[in-house]
Amino acid sequence: MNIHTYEKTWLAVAMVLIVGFIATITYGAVGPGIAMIDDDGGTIDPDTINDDERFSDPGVTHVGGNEYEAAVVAQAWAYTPSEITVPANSTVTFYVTSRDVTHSYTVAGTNVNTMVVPGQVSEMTVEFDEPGEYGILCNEYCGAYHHTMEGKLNVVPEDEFDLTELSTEAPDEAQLGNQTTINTTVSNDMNYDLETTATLEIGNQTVEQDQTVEQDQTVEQDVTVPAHGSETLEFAVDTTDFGTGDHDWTVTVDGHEGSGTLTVTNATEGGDGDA
Ligand SMILES: [Cu+2]
Repeated sequence: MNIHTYEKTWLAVAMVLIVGFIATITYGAVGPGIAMIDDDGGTIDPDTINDDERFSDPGVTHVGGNEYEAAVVAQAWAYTPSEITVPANSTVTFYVTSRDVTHSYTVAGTNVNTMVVPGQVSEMTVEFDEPGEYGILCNEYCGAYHHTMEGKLNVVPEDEFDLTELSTEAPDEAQLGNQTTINTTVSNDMNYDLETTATLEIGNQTVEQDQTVEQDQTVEQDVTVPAHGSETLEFAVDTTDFGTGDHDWTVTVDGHEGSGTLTVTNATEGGDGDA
């Protein structure tokens, strides 16, 4: 049988194209790991997101080694949290769900691009090798302010990353001679216990651990914050030897700082006639 030269050429071109298509799809799946988001993430009742262990306190947690989880809740028209920070050289599994309508979770410049359907948890795993900043946006029209729905992903150098958070709570004012407390809560979202020292500084003197702060002093307390937990420390402050006026204080834990000012007033001040 004689096949025309043109016919042979077209057959050859078609063959090359078919093999090429199969090769790109195979490469995409095996190489960069492009995959469809399936139902691995499971389902969730959008009305009880706040009771869910993963989504009631969304954000980044350390799973182990260089693996992290990022839980994100989408709703019109914001992501919670809007900003995600992970270390370089990490593998991050995103779990995203929606509280109201269908959104998307798209990390510009990466393979992360999924629909976020209420009732469904979208799960995807990404490796971040290099530090960088990525924009996060919603690709799925979700209402009047759809265009404002955005977030940010920071991949920071490993030595700049940590999952410790510090918050302090203290009164602004105390009467001279009274005791007061400065409370510090340290939370730890890592997979291991954080053993560290908390320091309260009022002025610049240093005293032994666990003493009551009396005047211009620094006290230290050892603290162990359990993995995925938090610990509250109480620093007792006795104002007897403080002068009246403003006293700046700083609590330092593991490189994090909280600070404030304690105003010590005369016992007779502010009593409005009871002196
Ligand atoms: Cu949206």
